[in-house]
Amino acid sequence: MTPSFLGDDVAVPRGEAVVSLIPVPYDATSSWVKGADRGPGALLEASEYVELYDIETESEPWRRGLATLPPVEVDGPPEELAGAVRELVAGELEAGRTPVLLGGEHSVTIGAVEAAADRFPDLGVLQIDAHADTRESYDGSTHNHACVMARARERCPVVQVGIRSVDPSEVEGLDGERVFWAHDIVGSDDGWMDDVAELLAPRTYVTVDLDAFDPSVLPATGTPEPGGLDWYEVNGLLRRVARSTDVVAFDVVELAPAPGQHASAFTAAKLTHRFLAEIFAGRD
Ligand SMILES: [Mn+2]
Repeated sequence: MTPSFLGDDVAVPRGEAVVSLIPVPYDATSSWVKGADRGPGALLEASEYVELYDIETESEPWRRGLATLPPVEVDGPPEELAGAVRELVAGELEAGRTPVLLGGEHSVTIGAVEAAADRFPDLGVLQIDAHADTRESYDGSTHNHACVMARARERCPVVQVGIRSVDPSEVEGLDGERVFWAHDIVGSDDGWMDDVAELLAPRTYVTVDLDAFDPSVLPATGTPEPGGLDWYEVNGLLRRVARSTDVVAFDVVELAPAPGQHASAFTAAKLTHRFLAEIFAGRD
């Protein structure tokens, strides 16, 4: 039985929820360290220990109505996963809920972005990630985790933040005006966050690949990269995003739980809670 986000005591039935948390324990295309399929379970388990009061927004997000849905179980290729996720997310958006996908590897994003772009013509995607993920195809699939943003930018404008790892084949296709390189922003003043906010579309799908964080903050991820963002940088960005655009859905992906690394699962759970708090505050 999958635990509910923040614990069963504060969960509401799906029909009463404004947010649906969707565990997607999928890990078929990871390049290096496997284990992202155990990410959603570890995040949900850790979330039971996140305090229900959010200090920065002076609010309790659970009071808005949070439901945790049964996991999306797909054993097939990422194309099959995208179809299953697209259908589920489309239904949640139709019902007026904000879907929050808990990965799983990054390919879980593809179907969710498709569903959101189908519904909202004024959608854009904000990616917070170490990797550009704009390969046209990788390892024989156009739906591999390394191709997520190539698929997203076919549907809508994208903004990429925290990037510090690209394949030579990706360089030419990146839009320098819309990529915020880690080496330019990490440790600098917060002006770049306003620049990101200005580029966002009226509605936004946010994909948070946890490897955007520096590995000193969150080491338990499949493909860690040095030189990443810290806790307050990511939180500051999410706050501005929630204040400047309508976040219609988001995901938190690439948690690969490792022995002794429960701080990573907790950080992922707390980030999910914090972003929900900022989104609700932005809607008030
Ligand atoms: Mn990544």
